[in-house]
Amino acid sequence: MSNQYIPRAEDKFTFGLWTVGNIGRDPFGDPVRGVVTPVEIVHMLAEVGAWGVNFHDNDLVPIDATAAERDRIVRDFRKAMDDTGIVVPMATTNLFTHPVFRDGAFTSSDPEVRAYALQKTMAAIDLGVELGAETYVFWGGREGTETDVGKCAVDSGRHFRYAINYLCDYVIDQGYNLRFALEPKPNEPRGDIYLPTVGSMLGFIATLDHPEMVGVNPEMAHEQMAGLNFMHAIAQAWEADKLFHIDLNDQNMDRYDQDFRFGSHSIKQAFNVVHFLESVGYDNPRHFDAHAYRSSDLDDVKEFARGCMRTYLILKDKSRQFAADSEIQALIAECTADDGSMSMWLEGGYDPGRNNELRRHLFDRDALGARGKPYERLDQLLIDLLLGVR
Ligand code: GLT
Ligand code: MN
Ligand code: MN
Repeated sequence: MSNQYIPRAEDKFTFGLWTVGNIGRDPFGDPVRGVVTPVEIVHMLAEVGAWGVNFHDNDLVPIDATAAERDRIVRDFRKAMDDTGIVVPMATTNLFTHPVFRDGAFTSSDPEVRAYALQKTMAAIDLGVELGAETYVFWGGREGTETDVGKCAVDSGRHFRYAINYLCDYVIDQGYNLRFALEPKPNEPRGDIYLPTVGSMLGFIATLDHPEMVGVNPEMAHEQMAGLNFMHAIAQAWEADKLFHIDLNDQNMDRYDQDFRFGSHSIKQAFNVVHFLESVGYDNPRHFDAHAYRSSDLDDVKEFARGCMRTYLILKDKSRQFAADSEIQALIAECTADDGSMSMWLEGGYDPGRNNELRRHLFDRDALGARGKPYERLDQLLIDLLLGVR
């Protein structure tokens, strides 16, 4: 029975080097775990059954590495990939650790920093593509402010757009097969980060020179930090054909950036997310951008990684059960029943003649208002199902 929860390649489960490699440093305490090398992480991911690994340029190649060191590191990493079958579907740039990015990267108030951020990102894109990445994530963790007295938010938006346009042109010029996925976050490490939600990113993407190359990488915890409904966010992105990648994790709303194991806190929301992804046929990577509790040792880090994937697969199974449950489906059908009597107005758009009829039609407002929806019953059936008594 529990065999069905074993991850397979087609699940496209991935982890970043920075996730299982997280050493447990926080603003109040020193690291609690030793450094695990990228090669060791690849082997660890293979051991727990993941499909892929993602990295920031400097997770793999230290920022001060020489060209020869870079080539040796890449060679060793590729060997680990070949030995294990682990692939690299996504890569990204660290534009937040070094002090040079203290006031942002693409939106820094210092033009020299903005130019350096472009240079660093192009080198990181080359590295990602060299190792097979087809998706390139932009998480603008430092692209924001603590106070807005020092720079203009409109200028920052223009700077960010300029950078993404520039880098799209670089990718086209190189002939790379690479799409960009922008990852919003409302705050942390900056007091406020520009383009804080999936909705704002989608609005921004429409203003780019090559909007077709750019989608989003929504992170569950980031929308939750903003008090938003993550499933609604990914549904909007999906409908716009922009759900290029996804960061799955968990979070107690209104707290710091917790990056908890997927499904460890908000089970119903996690179900909604899995049910949505599986129902629409999402087929891009499923990246767990989370890390183990600071109290974990390395063995427990492996349990953390296994747990993310196992919970996803359990919820995928629950999603199948939900779809096959005749009582649940009958209630949903009842809630969404449509006898077609309104389709002359609700399909086919505006037509002056039909519109005249709509303007004259008598609606029995009170009778309509008296129609209830059995959402309590339906929701309890979901709870029964999730708690395993159904
Ligand atoms: C960082 C952040 C994540 C981003 C990563 C990609 S790094 O850990 O909290 O949400 O996805 O830059
Ligand atoms: Mn996060
Ligand atoms: Mn993330």
